[in-house]
Amino acid sequence: MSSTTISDVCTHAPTSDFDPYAEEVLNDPYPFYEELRELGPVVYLQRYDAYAVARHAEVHAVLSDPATFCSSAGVGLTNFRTEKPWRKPSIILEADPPYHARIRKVVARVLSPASIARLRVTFEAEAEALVDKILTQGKFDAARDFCAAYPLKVFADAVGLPAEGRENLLPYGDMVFNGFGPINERFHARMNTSSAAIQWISEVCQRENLTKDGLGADLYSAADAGEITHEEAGLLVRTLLSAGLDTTVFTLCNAIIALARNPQQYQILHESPTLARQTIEEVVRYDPTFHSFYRTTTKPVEIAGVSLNENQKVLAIIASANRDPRRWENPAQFDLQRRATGHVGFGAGIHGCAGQMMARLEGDILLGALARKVESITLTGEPVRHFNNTVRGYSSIPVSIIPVTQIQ
Ligand code: OVV
Repeated sequence: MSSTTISDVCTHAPTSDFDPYAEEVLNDPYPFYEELRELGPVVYLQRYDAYAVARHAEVHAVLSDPATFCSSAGVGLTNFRTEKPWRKPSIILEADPPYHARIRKVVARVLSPASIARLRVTFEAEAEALVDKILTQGKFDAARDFCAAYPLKVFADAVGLPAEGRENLLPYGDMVFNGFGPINERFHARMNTSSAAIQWISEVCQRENLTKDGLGADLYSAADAGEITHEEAGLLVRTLLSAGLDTTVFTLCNAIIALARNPQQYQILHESPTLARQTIEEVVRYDPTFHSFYRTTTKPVEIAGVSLNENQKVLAIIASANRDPRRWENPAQFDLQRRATGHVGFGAGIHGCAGQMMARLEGDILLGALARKVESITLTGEPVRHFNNTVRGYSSIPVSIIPVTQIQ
């Protein structure tokens, strides 16, 4: 609990017992988000002693003002000023200006369109091969055999990881993302199974375990050039491995689900595969992988007329902002031809996703290859939701696909 009493801090904010981490919410949060948006621009979540913003304008405003809503106290529920983080804080995600700017500059360059353009040819060849493989299977688990298989191959290769041990990547990411929520059963369950993953991650972040030509090596080159220290380079490889797998895997899962449940939208993509990039953008708006992130107030502040004290946790509900009817027409409709720009699925401001061009590259290439070779995608059973405190995706998506040639 914070040192201030509730009556001091929420004179104007309505109070709610909403639990962003309940299974029923994580399974389908959108009706709950609608209620929250209607309650007011800022709502006090009494279960967690945190404020929530769920409308697009306030989410965008909070993310765009890092001087008032800082990240160095953690972007999860844990307040690093008073509670010990479960791992050493990230030097980019859980950092503020001016330190953040120096680190971000290096990461931004390593993940820039110019830097990652060299990956396109390989990413395309791997996408073709993967789509050909699932076509020979016909029926398969899209979550495992498609959405997870692709980033675990191409992104892990791009970073420069060894082939062995990659089964540790998703469990590690799952723990990182659970760690941004409350230290609940979900967190403990994953923590109990992840000691091997933590150990493996710390080893592969070391320079000698990375290839010489990958993104990890690029980070160490920045250290050789004196832009960051070698220890910082290692921590940034950890960032790539924390933020770069579960995220893209779940975004691809959410894409497959949206396309399978909206066959007319898949048809549009199939007829114009160059819409793949726009499709990814609409997926990240319509059903973003991140549902929410916290900030912490650095001073007393007013949001839309509601007063907050210093050192309060504020939950920015990204997935709700992306469905706010104040900002979007027919927000609950998956429409890959809409202008999805302005969504906050990749965040906003100085902490906006540093890997978003990589995510778009992977999604664009893989969905493009699928669209060209596959006539239709059909769910053959109930998808299995993966529950996590911060990210939403699936652990299983049983599907069948029909190749283009079979129909002609
Ligand atoms: C955006 C993000 C997610 C998870 C971890 C990190 C970043 C990190 O920097 O470790």
